[in-house]
Amino acid sequence: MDIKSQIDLAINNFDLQGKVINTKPLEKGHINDTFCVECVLDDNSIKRYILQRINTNIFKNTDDLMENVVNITSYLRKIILENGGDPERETLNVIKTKDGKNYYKSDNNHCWRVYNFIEDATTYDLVENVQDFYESAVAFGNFQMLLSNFPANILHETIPNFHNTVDRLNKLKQAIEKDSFNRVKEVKNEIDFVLDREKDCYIICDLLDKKEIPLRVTHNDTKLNNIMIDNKTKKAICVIDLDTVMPGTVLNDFGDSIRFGASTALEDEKDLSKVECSMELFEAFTKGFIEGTKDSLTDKEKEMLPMGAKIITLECGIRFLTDYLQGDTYFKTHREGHNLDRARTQFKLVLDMEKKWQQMADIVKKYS
Ligand code: ADP
Ligand code: GN1
Ligand code: MG
Repeated sequence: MDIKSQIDLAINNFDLQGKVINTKPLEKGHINDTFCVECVLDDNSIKRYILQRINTNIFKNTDDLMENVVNITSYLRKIILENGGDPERETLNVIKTKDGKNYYKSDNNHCWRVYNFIEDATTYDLVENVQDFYESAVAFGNFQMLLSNFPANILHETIPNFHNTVDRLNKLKQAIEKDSFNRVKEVKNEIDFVLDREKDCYIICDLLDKKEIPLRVTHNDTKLNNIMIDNKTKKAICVIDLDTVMPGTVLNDFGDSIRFGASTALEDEKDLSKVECSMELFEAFTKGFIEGTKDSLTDKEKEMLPMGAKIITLECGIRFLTDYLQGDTYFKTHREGHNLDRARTQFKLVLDMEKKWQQMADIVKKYS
């Protein structure tokens, strides 16, 4: 069945308002297939929804995944209402199927879900101005605060070992060993870059093991295009992409935002001379994140924020490189060598952070 027919069939199973007049793919995100569905209501106004085909190669248990999402969004909805906010724009809302389920499974085993569409807001792949990035930091910090009393014991681990950097390193080593696509010879420099930093991969895992930093409920995928920024007020209004909300460390949430948003170039930039970690953006984010978390971070967590940025960037590079060696099956790719280009930008950022280490530490101190 072609994708258009699959979409039509899926939509038919949801309780949407009005009559569907258009569906179009949104070419964003590396994991799920995302579509915007437009419906016309009786009064001729337009109501939009987000339809997603969930990537079940990655999220193996859709029931657990959607149970997490429903639990988290219901929890957030209550708090937003208590605070007088607008739950239609400040959190995702899962639209149920006609038979009351959290998602629809088709005969060919594809899983589809529908969310409210957050109107008049935009996600960015690159920071357009420093203030937007600051606002995203406040919102991600605040998201962390909002979830601080969420019962972690009811959360399923949707991807085991998701930010276990040691496990990511081991998977890279296995991919090198197998070399199924005969690509190792092309990436000797990148492999050496990682192996030179093997010890770094243990730092955050060790801090967690020794309980020197706490396990919290974290988002785990805090890149700038997972936050919606209001087109008029320019405030970051809604954190999206909740598939990886799991117990984790705040260092990764801080770090992942820096990795993506404080970079001076796109994640897949081929010209590495354009890729740097901007200290202006690092400072704006640090200020916003510490404000957003309302001083709930421990001294150790604050001290380790620069390390969080470096390690998650290294880890992300390791993941892109591993996927390249394994034939590009995890992240969506749109050109030859796409994952390799992405891995290279991450390693360039790591190198740049190493050069700017003292500056990063000083900035964190300034706002601690
Ligand atoms: P992926 O897991 O593939 O990254 P996301 O859930 O992040 O998928 O969605 C991909 C993109 O779709 C987002 O970056 C955002 O631009 C858009 N999007 C997702 N959910 C919504 C929503 N509820 N309202 C408006 N746009 C959305
Ligand atoms: C993926 O889903 P998306 O595009 O927001 C990935 C993240 C990576 C990121 C790299 C579930 O995020 O972990 O950091 O790509 N998500 C998953 O851009 O693996
Ligand atoms: Mg996303």
